Amino acid sequence: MPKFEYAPAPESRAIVTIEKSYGLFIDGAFTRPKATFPTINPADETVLAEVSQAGPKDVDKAVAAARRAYEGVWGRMSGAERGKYLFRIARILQERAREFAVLETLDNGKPIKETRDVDVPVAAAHFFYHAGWADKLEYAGLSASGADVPRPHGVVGQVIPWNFPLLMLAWKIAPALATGNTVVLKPAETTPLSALLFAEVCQQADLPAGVVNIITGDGRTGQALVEHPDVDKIAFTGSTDVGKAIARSIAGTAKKATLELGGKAANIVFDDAPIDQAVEGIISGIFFNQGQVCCAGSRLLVQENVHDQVVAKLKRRLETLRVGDPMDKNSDLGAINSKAQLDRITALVEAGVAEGAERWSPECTLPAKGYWFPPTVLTGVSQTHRVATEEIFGPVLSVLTFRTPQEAVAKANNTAYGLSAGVWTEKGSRILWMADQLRAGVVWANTFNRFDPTSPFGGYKESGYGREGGRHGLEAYVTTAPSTLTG
Ligand code: TAP
Repeated sequence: MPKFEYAPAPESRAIVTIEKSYGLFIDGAFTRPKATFPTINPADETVLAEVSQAGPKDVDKAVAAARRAYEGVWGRMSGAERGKYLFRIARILQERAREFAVLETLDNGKPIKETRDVDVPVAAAHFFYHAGWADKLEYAGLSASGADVPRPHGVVGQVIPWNFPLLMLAWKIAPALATGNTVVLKPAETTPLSALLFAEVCQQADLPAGVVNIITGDGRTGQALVEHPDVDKIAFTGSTDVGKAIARSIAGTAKKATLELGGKAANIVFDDAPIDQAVEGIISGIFFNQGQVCCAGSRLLVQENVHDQVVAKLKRRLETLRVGDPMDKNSDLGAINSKAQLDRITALVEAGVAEGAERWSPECTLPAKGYWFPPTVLTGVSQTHRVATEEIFGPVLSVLTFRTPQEAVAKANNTAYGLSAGVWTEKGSRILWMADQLRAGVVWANTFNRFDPTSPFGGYKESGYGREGGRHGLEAYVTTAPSTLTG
């Protein structure tokens, strides 16, 4: 029998202190909360805290603080000194890992085993990795002549989504600080708490005031930050629609931008693949974080002659997954992040069924409170169906078939996006050929959803531009024009 249960574990919530209300973190200190909005636990709809809605004047103050820090202490600091702050932040994240894991799970709805084993340790790893670069930038191959030290842009405005709140913050702040920039960051409206706890970490690490500023709010706050005339560079992760609006709004200005946007990844299974291993990869590919992952393997392309076998094994395995209280260490799937996201998933799945797909979910009783969607497999999907073309961002797998490797490539590339892809096969030569043919920023072979700070991540086409992570990720945060100063 499938085990679907909801058993809140309130005692584990004592691990982290959540304030009743939060101000903004500007110039090294928290402001007094004024206009606030609630942030809720999507697993049970209880209010966790009130957070401040930053208006244009707050954005001005945060940008001014970042400018002062850039032109003052941070801009004059050596890379070696900056690196020490990044190391310190990384260590504090490790020391406070349980607090961050619990807070992230409460605010986001994702299972505690994911925040504990992925979000928090990988966030710390990003700070460790970038700490190492801070005093070696001239060796990163970034400058035009190879002889100049790459220079920071100045004040960076960063806007992040709700699916990996702490991890996206780390992907943004660590390279910005390592390269000598200062930051104003806006977390997503539905998941602001881990960014506010991170502000405490900055204080604990004695990071100079104004180097990192955290302003909470909705899309209007993001827009005010992006359009602020004293912001030199924008780093945005979020939907393709908002990414396009940002690109339009900064067109014609001197602002630099990197846009990490949506995806519709193909996870491609050939008949010679180790099927049991592939089934595990398909599951982690689409059900990790309830499928609310930009690089989720949301389109399964399976070779026609193994389709029935793969789908049967997949369904059997899905019946063993546990959907329930995200705070329970045994839960495999947690809650959907918001009512709006749940409505979007529901509407797209209904559209898929109306267009002819067959819908299947394991037997399950979902909690009455909170935002929940069962793991869902859609078979008989064709390339024109909305569930094959649009990003669902939920625990929904669309299954398509192919006969030849050429057909697999054509179908995988038949998308407006180009963020990631997966290939499951025994043949090394086929992996290399597929990796070359697939228009995706990341191609995983016989695995899926592997993240490492040393490895650049980013997309082609409507998945955006710029890379995060690795040496390539530093490029976005520096100007590499040769210096005109002569000594
Ligand atoms: P969005 O709705 O685009 O929101 C992203 C962030 O932008 C939020 O902080 C949002 O504020 C803010 N925002 C909204 N309107 C804005 C505007 N006009 N100007 C500036 N900022 C604005 O995306 P989401 O729903 O949070 O996240 C899901 C999307 O992110 C998916 O498409 C997913 O694929 C993508 N994503 C991509 C990646 C990479 S690395 N490519 C990683 C994770 C997620 P509010 O929260 O208040 O709306």
